[in-house]
Amino acid sequence: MIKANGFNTQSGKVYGSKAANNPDGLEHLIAVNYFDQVEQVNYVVLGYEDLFGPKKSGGSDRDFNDVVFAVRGIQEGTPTDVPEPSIVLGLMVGFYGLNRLRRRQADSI
Ligand SMILES: [Ca+2]
Repeated sequence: MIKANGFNTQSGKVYGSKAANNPDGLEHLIAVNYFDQVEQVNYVVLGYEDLFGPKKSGGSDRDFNDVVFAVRGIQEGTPTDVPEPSIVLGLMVGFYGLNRLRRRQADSI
């Protein structure tokens, strides 16, 4: 789960993985499979949206990049190792770049 603006306010809304339990009834977590061609490893990338409401109401940008995790090694049994920080950083930079590109395209419309 994620707490909106949790650093700056005690009363930030809390969002979880079940839309029905969220204050606005919307999804605030997406999961995307990512396969790293170099390492030949699968990741699950989790993206959270921390703003309330649908995009059309002007409340949320629905970009799901407010908190992003890349998780490797989701499988049955005992995990063997932890993802390299450089890969996680690379994914975060990639998501940031995609978001900036999407915002530029949205602004130009
Ligand atoms: Ca957002």
